[in-house]
Amino acid sequence: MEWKNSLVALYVATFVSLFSLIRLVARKKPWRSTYWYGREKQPWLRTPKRRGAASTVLPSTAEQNTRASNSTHLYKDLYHKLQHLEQYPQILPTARDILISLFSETLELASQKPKAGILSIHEYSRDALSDFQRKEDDKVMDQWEEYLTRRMAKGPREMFSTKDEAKWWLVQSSPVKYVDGAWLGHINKITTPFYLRHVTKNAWQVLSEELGDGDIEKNHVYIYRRLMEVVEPQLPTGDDPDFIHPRHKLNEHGVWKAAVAQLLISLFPHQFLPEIIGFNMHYEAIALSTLKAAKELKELGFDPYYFILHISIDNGDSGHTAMALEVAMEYMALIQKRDGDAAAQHTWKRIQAGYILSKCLPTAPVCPSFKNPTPSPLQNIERFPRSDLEAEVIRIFKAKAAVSQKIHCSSRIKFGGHTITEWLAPRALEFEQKQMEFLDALSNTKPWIYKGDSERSRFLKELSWKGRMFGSFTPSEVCTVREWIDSLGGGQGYNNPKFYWHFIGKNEIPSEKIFQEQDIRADHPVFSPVSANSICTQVLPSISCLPRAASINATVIPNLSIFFPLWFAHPCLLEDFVCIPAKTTSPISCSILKILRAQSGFGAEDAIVAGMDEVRRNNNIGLVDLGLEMVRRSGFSEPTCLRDVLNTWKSDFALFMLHLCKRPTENVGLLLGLTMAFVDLHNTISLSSTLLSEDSQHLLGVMVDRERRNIDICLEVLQTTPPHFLDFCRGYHLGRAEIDRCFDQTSKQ
Ligand SMILES: *[C@@H]1O[C@H](CO)[C@@H](O)[C@H](O)[C@H]1NC(C)=O
Ligand SMILES: *[C@@H]1O[C@H](CO)[C@@H](O)[C@H](O)[C@H]1NC(C)=O
Ligand SMILES: CC(=O)N[C@H]1CO[C@H](CO)[C@@H](O)[C@@H]1O
Ligand SMILES: [Fe+2]
Ligand SMILES: [Fe+2]
Repeated sequence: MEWKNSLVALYVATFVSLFSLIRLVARKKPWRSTYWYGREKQPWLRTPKRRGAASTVLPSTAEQNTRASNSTHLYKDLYHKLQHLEQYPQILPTARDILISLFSETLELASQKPKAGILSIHEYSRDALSDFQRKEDDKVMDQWEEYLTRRMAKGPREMFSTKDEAKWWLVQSSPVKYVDGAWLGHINKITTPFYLRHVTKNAWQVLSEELGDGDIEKNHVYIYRRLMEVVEPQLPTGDDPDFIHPRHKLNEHGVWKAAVAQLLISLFPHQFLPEIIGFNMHYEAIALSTLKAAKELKELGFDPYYFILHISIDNGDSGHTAMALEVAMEYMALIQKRDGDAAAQHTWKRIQAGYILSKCLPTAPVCPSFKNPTPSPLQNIERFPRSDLEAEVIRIFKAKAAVSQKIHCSSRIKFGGHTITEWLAPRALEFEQKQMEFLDALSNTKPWIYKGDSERSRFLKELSWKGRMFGSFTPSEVCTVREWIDSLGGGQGYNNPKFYWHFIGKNEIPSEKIFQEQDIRADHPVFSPVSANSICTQVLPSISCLPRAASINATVIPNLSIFFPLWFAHPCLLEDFVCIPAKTTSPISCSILKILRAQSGFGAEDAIVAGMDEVRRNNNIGLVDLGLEMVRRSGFSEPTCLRDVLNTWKSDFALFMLHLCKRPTENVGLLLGLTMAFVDLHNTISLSSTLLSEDSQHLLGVMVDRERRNIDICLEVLQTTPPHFLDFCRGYHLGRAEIDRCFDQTSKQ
């Protein structure tokens, strides 16, 4: 502990002087901006502007806080569900809708100052972007220097006034720290088109470093957890269902919202790739609040290691800032080359949208003694009812609640976790908070309500002739409800989901359409209604022997039409284990990350993070690259994506694996068992001079060593849980049976 503390002290001292030095050397024009990271007042709680007379009386701060904590509840709920998507796949369409309204909300805000920030780059060029990023960095460094000058002149701390406040800040920040890296969680999937893989792999390296490259001591979430063990020992881990319980008093609305935005944007890696790349670029830039926090935490006797780490690892020369910028530039160059300038400009808009989302949702809470006591007009004021129309709608529902038993008994409508019967229980809508929750939950529940579109809203159909609630509302009441639905989201104002589509210049693609047309060979995420595990359990009797089947005869050429689909699909097996940062702090997931690194062709884990070295390394040959080489050498034309492979060579087993891997928690044993079977295959192929060049054979051989080392670690852990071990054996034998089929068939010919 002693040595570690002095090391930390040294770090802080070094960074303080290092940054001052950088500033002295690279002194540019005096800095004049009014921009302050983390001080910018963001309308976290902005309500949609709706029709009707707005009251001019502002609620008190206490009132605002109550309201905020209540709507925070919605984000907390999402925070939990998004980290346990296996259990809640049905929230995906809503998740996409919320993501798009967050884009809209932040873009609309940023568009008020189109000459500032990233929106000032109308036409993308490499120079314009790197210029911009350097200026942003300079700004932070100037601010940091001014801060240091103030502090040197005996100025007070600017983040935390007391030790208690620092503690409060650390604890309140935990929701966002516990999802550190989440926005990149799904960035590099087997379903990613092959031409994009170079870009997405480089972005994945940033994720890998957030997760410590498989070394738990370097895993950012783990490091924060260690800090919490000292600061607030009873706080559960971020993926624990108890974490969102109100008794922990984690009530900083903006922190939850930012954390949920990170989880949301990661979810749709194919639909929102440019946005993720833009988000990453802003998120990985160094923030003034991190610099200040590192220094002030140290002064107050807290371990600032987490923050120090984020100063060093995110640096603009070789760290995450540089990597994120490089990823964006490479991506833009690729689009420009493939699809032309117009497509590139369109893509640039979307990168901006992602950047703005991160920028406008600050993650650092402001301590009570630094909070602005008078709410600025830009800050959202959540008053309720928010319009006359809303007041009228609430009056109607309250009246129904009083006689509720009569009306909705036959309706199956459920939203916000309650049935309509529960919402409208007698006296349930007595309090304003409940009323607001009710309206917000109802208006966010498709297909019952489509904001701004009463025609499509099923809720209204239920109220009409032949609807199950027909007659329970008078015609004028139905009319009011219709007006209310039409007033939602459709017009001007914040939370208008259409703003995003308008900004990127595309027609809206509704979520329900997207999720009807999903193809597991090309899209993500896709959940099958049936549990693949249960199918597998039926197919395979229990086998509990230690899995070591006979080695495969390497001189036999496999039946390529069985082999290729397996080869291209099986990299999916472990992909989804590392997408939720809070779930990456176990020995198994660390080993899995190392296997994934080996399989994607990343260098062996070093004592220090690779950073830009990994981006500049160009021989990172992974399973997909090896697959493409084998396809070429066998005289076939190169596939462009997994769907292409599976169109050419049909394989039920490949589809089975794709379904299975979407549920890593449920299928951990099976997936690892299958992986082990494929390591046998890797080993066989590494000996086959027909399919691979000598260099590639060697690379694959090295991969096998790394895979085996880490599978053994996983196996050791699984053996302590008999059901998982049983699954492991099942998975292994299942995989080997299919792999052996590739080889048997040819030998029979
Ligand atoms: C491997 O297969 C080749 C050709 O089919 C055969 O000649 C050889 O004996 C086999 N080796 C083993 C160990 O089965
Ligand atoms: C390879 O397997 C496929 C599918 O089982 C089969 O139709 C085909 O005849 C096999 N080809 C060879 C050369 O064995
Ligand atoms: C409906 C609801 O959850 N209301 C809560 C809003 O927040 C206040 C204070 O935190 C609670 O007392 C209410 O029960
Ligand atoms: Fe991090
Ligand atoms: Fe980072």
